[in-house]
Amino acid sequence: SEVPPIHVALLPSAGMGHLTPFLRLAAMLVHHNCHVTLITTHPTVSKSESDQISKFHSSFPQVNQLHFHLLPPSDASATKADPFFLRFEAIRSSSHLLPSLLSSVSPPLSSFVYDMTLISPLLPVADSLGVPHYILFTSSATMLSFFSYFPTVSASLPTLNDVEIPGVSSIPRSSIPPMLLVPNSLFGNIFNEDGPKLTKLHGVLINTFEELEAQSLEALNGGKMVKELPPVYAVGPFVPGEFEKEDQRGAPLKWLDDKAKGSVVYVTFGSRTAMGRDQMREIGEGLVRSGSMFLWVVKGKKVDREEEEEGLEGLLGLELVEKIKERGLVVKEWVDQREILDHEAVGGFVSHCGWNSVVEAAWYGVPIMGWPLGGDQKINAEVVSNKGWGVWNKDWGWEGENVVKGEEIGEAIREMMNDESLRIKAAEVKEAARKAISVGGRGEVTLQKLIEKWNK
Ligand code: BUP
Repeated sequence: SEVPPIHVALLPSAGMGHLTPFLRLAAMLVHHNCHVTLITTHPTVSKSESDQISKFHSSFPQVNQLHFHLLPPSDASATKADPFFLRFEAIRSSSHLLPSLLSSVSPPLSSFVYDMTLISPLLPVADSLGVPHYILFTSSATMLSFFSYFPTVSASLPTLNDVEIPGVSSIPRSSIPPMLLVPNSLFGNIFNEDGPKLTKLHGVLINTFEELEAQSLEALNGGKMVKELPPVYAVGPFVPGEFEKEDQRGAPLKWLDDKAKGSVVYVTFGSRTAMGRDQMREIGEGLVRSGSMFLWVVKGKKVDREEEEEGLEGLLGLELVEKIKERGLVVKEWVDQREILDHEAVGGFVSHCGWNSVVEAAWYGVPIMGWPLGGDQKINAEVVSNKGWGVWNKDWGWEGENVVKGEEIGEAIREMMNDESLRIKAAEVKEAARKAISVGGRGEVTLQKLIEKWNK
């Protein structure tokens, strides 16, 4: 009789920063001849998520799609909270519905990989399914070290300065995700409740690679910060997929086509950060002063569905928009970031250092000027500057803490664009990234071995 194929169920959480790595992992598993079931919740919080999910399924019709119907939110008073976090919470509180949803899938599941924000509620689910289960940690290994060590220090957090993670460099208080310093935040609660349960997983999958985060990976797998931590599988870098391609080559790419090699700085702060208007205008001034050509993606609203019709003039002011026209292109729509970073004309990346963006910059070998604004971003920015292919200014603070002036921004961009050593390092990081997942590379071998395990 024929051996049934390996069947992996994947459950991402809300937001492109969580969905994207799951879709890329799904594509990798398909290429390794696994059968994949992708569990998604509808309607998605953002339009980009729903667009990306449909593109994925048209490229991979063999992937089984499973709609997870959530219970209505119990706490209507929380409407002011971040809609992405509300969805995290909704998935958590509906998770007891998953066993019956998954009981019908065939062939039988070989393993289950779910989002890092779902550990506590998914443990009993995975137990009842009786399959090995993992989280996909959608940030850096350094952030995972912090996550795993956090419960050890959380009680002393109010008075703590730096967090010394054994085997990993210390995290200064100013780099701790700000929400963790707010008592009883949803994010903080997830950290406190779920961190200690990492030991109950069969492993942690992570989109990173040895050359990028050797120290953190060694500390994690060497049991230096938490004993009995399950294996951490560095299966990255995740390759940005062909399935993510836009139907038509967008205006930004066409605009880049006739620009000189390495002359353009690409500026974006990810899918979830809408900056204050004052800061946005200073960035515009800074870009004009930087002397570089620039491609800048602006966001007026946290959730793209709420984006107003208001044109750029309203957001940036007519005068600035006129000045910008000479050297830059500003867009408000979703762009194909993969193709932009891969474009010859792009010589630098001003980034909030969301982890997916960092790994993409490594994959395409683009120097970074980090501008971390929240969450794990300062910890990620430090990974970049440690590797030497980017810089960030520690004095700029979190989003909204203060308004960084255009003059300073322009100067920082000019420095980054002129720094030859960053380009050299970026090229090295790119080479290491490619090597990690080529045949015989460490990431590739790690994934292969993991899949073999599921075969038993
Ligand atoms: Br915006 C935008 N096009 O216009 P991060 C983002 N992306 O392809 P985030 C586009 O979305 P979290 C756009 O390439 C990356 O893969 C980008 O993830 C892509 O940051 C992803 O970089 C964004 O991790 O998420 O969105 O802030 O806060 O969860 O890290």
